[in-house]
Amino acid sequence: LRGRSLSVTSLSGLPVWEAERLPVEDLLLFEVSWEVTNKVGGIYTVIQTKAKTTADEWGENYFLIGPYFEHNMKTQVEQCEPINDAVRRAMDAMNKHGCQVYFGRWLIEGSPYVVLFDISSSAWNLDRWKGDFWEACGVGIPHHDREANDMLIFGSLTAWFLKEVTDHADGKHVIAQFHEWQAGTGLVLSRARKLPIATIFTTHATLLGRYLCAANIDFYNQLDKFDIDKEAGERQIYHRYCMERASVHCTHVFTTVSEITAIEAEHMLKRKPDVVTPNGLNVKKFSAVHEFQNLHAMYKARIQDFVRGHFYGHLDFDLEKTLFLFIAGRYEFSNKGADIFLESLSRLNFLLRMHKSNVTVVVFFIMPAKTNNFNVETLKGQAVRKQLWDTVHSMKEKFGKKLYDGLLRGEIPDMNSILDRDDITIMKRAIFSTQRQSLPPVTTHNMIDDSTDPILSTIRRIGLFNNRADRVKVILHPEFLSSTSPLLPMDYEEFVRGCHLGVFPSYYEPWGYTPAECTVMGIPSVTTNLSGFGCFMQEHVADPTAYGIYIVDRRFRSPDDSCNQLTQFLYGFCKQSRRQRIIQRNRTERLSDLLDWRYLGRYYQHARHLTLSRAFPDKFHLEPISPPTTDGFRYPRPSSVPPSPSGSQTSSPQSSDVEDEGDEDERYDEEEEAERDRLNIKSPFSLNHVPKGKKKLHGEYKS
Ligand code: G6P
Ligand code: 1S3
Repeated sequence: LRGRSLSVTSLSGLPVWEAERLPVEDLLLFEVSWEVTNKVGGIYTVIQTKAKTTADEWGENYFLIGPYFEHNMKTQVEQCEPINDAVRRAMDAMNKHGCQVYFGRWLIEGSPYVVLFDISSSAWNLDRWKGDFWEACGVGIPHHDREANDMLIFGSLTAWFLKEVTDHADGKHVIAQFHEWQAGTGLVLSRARKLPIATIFTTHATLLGRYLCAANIDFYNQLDKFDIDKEAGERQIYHRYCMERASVHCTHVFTTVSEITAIEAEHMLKRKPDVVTPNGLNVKKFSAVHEFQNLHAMYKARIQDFVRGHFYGHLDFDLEKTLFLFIAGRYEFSNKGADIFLESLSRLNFLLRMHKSNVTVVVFFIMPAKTNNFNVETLKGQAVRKQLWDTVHSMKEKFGKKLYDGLLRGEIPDMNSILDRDDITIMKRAIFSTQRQSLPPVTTHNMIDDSTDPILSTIRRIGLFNNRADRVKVILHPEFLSSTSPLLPMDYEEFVRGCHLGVFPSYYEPWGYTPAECTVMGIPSVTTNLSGFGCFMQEHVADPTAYGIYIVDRRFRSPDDSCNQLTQFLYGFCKQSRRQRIIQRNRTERLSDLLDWRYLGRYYQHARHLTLSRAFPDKFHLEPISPPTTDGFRYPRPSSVPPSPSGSQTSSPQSSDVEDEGDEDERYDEEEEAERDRLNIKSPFSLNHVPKGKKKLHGEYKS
């Protein structure tokens, strides 16, 4: 086959990558993960958001493999019969032996095909499969580790399925990409059985990295000093770590999600990743910039309503001068940086009080923990608010009717008697109902581990109890958000849009979707130079702060210095005027092209090229295999920002104590600025342009 050229076109001046188009009609692509249709964490987001671009490229030849759970199947998958002959025959063969394999279209954008294995229906094979795995790689799995046993069943079914597929593939070549150690056993078994497939293994975090960081060890400064076998043994994850390491060393191509995790993998797994595949999102652009700004205003109003209820009786702060900050994600207290965030909030509270600022900051912690439902005080707050609203509404009706009748009679009613004694009594009672003896609660739920919970314990230690004098108020919402909640009926996306700043000062974060999601919604965020996302932004944006991406240095500074830096970021943010926040949000949103799978998908494409050329060198000879590169590409400093040292705080819109309201003109100036910047981006790459020192691709597929 002669090479057909694939040139991934540029989005707003981003570099172009040219490579040979894979003959997808002669290939089958399988992506295997425990999180296919099954939301556990970030890998679900990777697969779900990437599905559209991959399905667009691979069409009917793209399949996702995951576990079967009845609820997920019923709510997310439309069952159908496979059209592909090899897949159908593989399923038939397995079903015939009592394994339950389901097939359908996953109802997400791109509607990819999914093959789902029912683990429980095959559990009776476990002992035999443990023996097979031992034979394949000498790794034993203890019976008490239920999760690892499930993964072995999942992997054994995957390898069996791939064997059947390759037996009936009718000359088509197969690529299989396995995500994370949970899917890795399928890879190890496939390779041990010498299946003719090209494999990719992607790690989204290393087991040891996660464990060591959570133990508050100075991880990044002693990466090369750990006795990793011993560390894994001491943490009782030795067998899992062996499963992970075996997968890494069996695969044709090893990938991970960021440069920082690539370095970690080199030390923790003893193999340097071949390709770094940064995580993208399925970005939807509004045709006009102000649409996302309008959404911010709309959802902020909903959060304000919640705050009115939560702080009833203590609403002595101006909601128009109140900023909403949040942290969200898996509840890993120190890995996700909730520890330094709380410490910085205490310092911020001090600064705002000392400077007599009229700004109030309400901070939400959205991190799921064990709870016993909402607490009474929180529910009461919303009920009080609702009751007040109803009272005001009926007064308004009565008032309006009397006014209307008066005007019809040709007279202006006496304003002093338009409300009678009863009305005044009702209003006084309403005011009385807003009185409370306690402070507004710091958590919305009854926590099961209240006394030992790390967030609550820290709040007690630093004394942030939502006192009237506090300028920083905190609310722990230990459950993911839902639009059906009786308390805060918003889904996560709506909530993010309504907030002013996402704060994610993680210590361990291979990528970090939370700040990336903020960015594509035009909401500024705080990240760190230990997160994949933060490093990526540092590399590709000349002045991240100016674009509303605040990067805390957690790598070369002490925890105390990092806290101070974070406090300065937060304090600087609080000093901005509304106009400056609007400008900053416009800039933030402009970075979203950089995070779009239509741009970042090229790294996955490259990994697939590479694995084919390694697994089937006679058939797929791509020379030279040139990785997509963005070396030297950076978003320039926005033209309206005065030159300043990169990353310094002064490059954010200048602080002001004046809260100016006329934002419309500025907004459109910003649109012009965006256009100017777009034209100014000097991409080192353009269509058919080959950077110095790099050879143009002349690869061809031999058949
Ligand atoms: C958006 C809306 C404006 C609103 C502003 C509030 O830009 O389009 O109408 O004034 O948000 O911004 P703030 O940062 O104060 O929430
Ligand atoms: C991992 O999920 P986590 O939150 O446990 O994978 C995600 C997807 O690649 C990544 O964004 C995150 O940093 C990792 O930590």
